[in-house]
Amino acid sequence: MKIYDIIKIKDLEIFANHGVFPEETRLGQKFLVSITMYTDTRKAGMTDDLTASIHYGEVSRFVDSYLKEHTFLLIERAAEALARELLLGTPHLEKVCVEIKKPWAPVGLPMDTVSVEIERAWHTAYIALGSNIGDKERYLKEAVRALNECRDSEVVRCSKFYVTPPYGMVEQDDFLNGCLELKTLLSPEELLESIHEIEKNAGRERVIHWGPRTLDLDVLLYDDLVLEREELCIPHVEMHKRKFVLEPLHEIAPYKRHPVYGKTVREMLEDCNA
Ligand code: PH2
Ligand code: MG
Ligand code: MG
Repeated sequence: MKIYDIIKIKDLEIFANHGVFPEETRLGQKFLVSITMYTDTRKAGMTDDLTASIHYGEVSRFVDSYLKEHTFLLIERAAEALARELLLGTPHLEKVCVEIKKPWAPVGLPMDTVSVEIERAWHTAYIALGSNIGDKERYLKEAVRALNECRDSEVVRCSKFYVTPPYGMVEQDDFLNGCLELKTLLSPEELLESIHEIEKNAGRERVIHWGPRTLDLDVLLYDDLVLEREELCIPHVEMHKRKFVLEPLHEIAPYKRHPVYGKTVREMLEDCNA
């Protein structure tokens, strides 16, 4: 587990126009916004260099203008949009907690504040790529480009592409396989949805299970998450058995450890004979 230091802005007072009721968007009201930023302050702490840390003054001014320039119905939406903008636009920020309080919420009962508080962060996912129909290299390159294009994701590292014999159903053409590391703000479900969209755009048709395909994208790992759902299992249930996955993954993340089996990618590759 990573150790995070914290830089905190508490109860920044902002007059803005968020709310479900027309009076709220018309008249405006007071919001109190707290931002907890998770980062590593060690370098700034040792050198006195502000550029190695996060400038809380700049963040405060950004939060103030962002919440004044936009109008949201829900404080949930305001917090979500603000957390995303902060993570996208603030160097060294790995995780953020955003709390928005509404002391004057039109509830009509005595209360101190109502509020929402959310935590959002950058995640690291590993994705396997495969193709065995048509211009395989073009399908894989296009998938890398498409994954990188979305503002919420960035391709950090990508392996070479490997020609591999078909595993499982063998009466089909050789595959071209690769792996990439993705830095993303998307949840596992959203990531799955976005890779399905990219597969669909590559003309993927789901005809035969394990059959030939223009493009196959599989989420192998997502942080150290273990998720067992009908539509999505993470880690990918077969990854440790497949050389066509482990070989390219080893190229970019040899020491990444499988969160269930406890083995590194290098160990899994050594133990794999498929
Ligand atoms: N994908 C499969 C089944 N078999 N074999 C290779 N070599 N490469 C693949 O990507 C592959 C496979 C199902 O996803
Ligand atoms: Mg697959
Ligand atoms: Mg798949």
